[in-house]
Amino acid sequence: MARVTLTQYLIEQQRAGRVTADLRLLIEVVARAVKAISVNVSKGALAGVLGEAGTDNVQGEAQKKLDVIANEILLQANEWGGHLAAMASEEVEEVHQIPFDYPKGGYLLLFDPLDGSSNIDVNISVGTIFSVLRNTAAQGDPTEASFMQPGREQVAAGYAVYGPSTLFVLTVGTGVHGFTLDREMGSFVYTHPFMTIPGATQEYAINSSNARYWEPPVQRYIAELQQGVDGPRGKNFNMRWVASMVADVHRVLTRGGIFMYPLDEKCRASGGKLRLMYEANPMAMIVEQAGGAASTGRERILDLQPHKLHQRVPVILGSKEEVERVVRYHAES
Ligand code: AHM
Ligand code: MG
Repeated sequence: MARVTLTQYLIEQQRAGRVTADLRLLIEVVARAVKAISVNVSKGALAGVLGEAGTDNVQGEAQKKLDVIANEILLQANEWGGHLAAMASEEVEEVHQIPFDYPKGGYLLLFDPLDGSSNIDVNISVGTIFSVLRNTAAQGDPTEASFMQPGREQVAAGYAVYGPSTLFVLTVGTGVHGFTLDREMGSFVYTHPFMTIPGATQEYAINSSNARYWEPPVQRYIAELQQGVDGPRGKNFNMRWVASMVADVHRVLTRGGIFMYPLDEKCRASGGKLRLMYEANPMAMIVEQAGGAASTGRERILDLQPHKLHQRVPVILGSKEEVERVVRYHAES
């Protein structure tokens, strides 16, 4: 049987009127950048790309060499195609404008170039996350305000996971679809049509070293899971924590479960740990498109009105019944 590539999938989506020509180009360019990042990630020490870059990003976090490389690859790949009005990145403080010598398009692209970068040096999966919005600026260069749209306005979202294989997972609002990189051919092959999150689950992901900082509803939920067959849930749960959101969410998407980086006393002042615009929103769109749910514990993530490009939020996402239970515990507390 002929293999369907990402290119063919996107052309068919365009013919069916589900994506515009510019959005198709945008996604293809992001996927091409992902291939380049994948090459760098997989070469590791051979290419001298491991370790610290010796700089801090806007959030005061030490940048890894690969953070910087992945960011440069995505910015450069997306500058000249004419499909974008501007970009925003975890690694760049201000809105990144399209250089004046290139034409501008109608979309805004946001990304976390290399998510889970604490895992790079230990050879554990990392990823790229991206979100696409329409440019709302009537004229002139887009500003930070142009990006301040709730996640439900995203026209596309996706991630790449650089694991034993490189996967590109995408939604344009018509389900979630996964593509595996064929390294010899250099193309993404359509391997995971209509990914859905299984309803029943026995797996959870949370950094439990923060347990003493959690709020009562999170303490209650996790305690019940840990009581297993002897507790109110009447079944045993298993725990996994990769510390790469992309890898943890990909597991949830593949075999169900719940992923949480909730509000706690440690991160209360900054609003949460994960970033709304290029981590929580795209993952929330993907999870909802796969039949799951995504909440802060108090509100649906996709309904949050952003007020800052690098805003942080609590994230609770995955199998719908579990997320709804955590939301109920918050309401009851
Ligand atoms: P990063 O974008 O700087 O890599 O940070 C985000 C990462 C997520 O991928 C992951 O879920 C979380 O931070 C892990 O945090 P912790 O080290 O507190 O477990
Ligand atoms: Mg990240």
